[in-house]
Amino acid sequence: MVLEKLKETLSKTRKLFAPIEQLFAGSQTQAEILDELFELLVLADLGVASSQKIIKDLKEKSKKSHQPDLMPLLKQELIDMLSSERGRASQVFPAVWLLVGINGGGKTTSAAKLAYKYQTEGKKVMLTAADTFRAAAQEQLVLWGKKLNLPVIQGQPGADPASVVYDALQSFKARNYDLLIIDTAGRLHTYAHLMAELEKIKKVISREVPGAPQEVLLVLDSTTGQNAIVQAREFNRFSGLTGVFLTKLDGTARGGSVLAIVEELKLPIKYVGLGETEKDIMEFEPEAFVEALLS
Ligand SMILES: Nc1nc2c(ncn2[C@@H]2O[C@H](COP(=O)(O)OP(=O)(O)OP(=O)(O)O)[C@@H](O)[C@H]2O)c(=O)[nH]1
Ligand SMILES: [Mg+2]
Repeated sequence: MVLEKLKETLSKTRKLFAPIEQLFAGSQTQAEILDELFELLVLADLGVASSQKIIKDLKEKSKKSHQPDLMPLLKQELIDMLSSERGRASQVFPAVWLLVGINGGGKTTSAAKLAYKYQTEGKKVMLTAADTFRAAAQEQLVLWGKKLNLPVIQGQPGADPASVVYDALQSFKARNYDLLIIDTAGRLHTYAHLMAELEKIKKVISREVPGAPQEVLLVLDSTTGQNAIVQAREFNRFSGLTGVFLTKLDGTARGGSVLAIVEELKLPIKYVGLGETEKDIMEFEPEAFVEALLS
């Protein structure tokens, strides 16, 4: 079921992986196959470095295991790569989670998805919009709050986002909620003052709730490509990321970049976004992901 949904979501990416299956089914020698495989992996957005590593490992493993069929080896190799930075979302509650990322990556939608998921699991969830810059940004989150029937703490337009977070934390503590999800304004990782603002927000959270934030998730659009690495580095510097919420896997043909992201960012992908509704969220599972790509 999950697999069917993933396959459907990844249908465009799967088209890029289909030639790999054809290659393996052909009658070439293993050496010829491995040569061509490199090119196909790069074309499927795995990045040159990751593709080279895969080919090198496959050569060694196929020699050792005398395995003539490369497909199971390739699948295991991809799963191992994706599992190197494996990590489930924090199970600690009460918790404060912070969502950060550049403009339009999907932070607000992802905040709603997480709220829906944890609410469904019986948690009392509260949202806050630490985006006082755009009135529409707060309204968007308030609409989600109405739809999901959960409270949204708002600030005055133009107020210091850290002060809005402070107010939200007081309310969160006083009302004994389980999870506070903080949506932040989109910001370019190259704007120092905006990045410093995140640092300040994080300080307020740790001061008001010891041990928090339990998650600082970089919300990353899966169509971003190599720029994701640069973004992640900067966001990590200012807000200490705990993982990635990878959005818009549906509709992109660049699902293969997931592998490059894990390999190069050294950050676990905790959740993926598969559409625009609150239900389009999935925990990231390397096995299911690889099976959906190559079957
Ligand atoms: N197809 C698809 N669309 C998504 C997904 N996540 C978000 N979107 C869409 O992407 C657009 C931007 O999403 P937002 O949640 O507003 O992004 P944001 O990061 O909060 O944007 P700013 O606050 O402006 O920085 C919206 O049209 C969303 O519906 C996803 O997983 N799949
Ligand atoms: Mg937003």
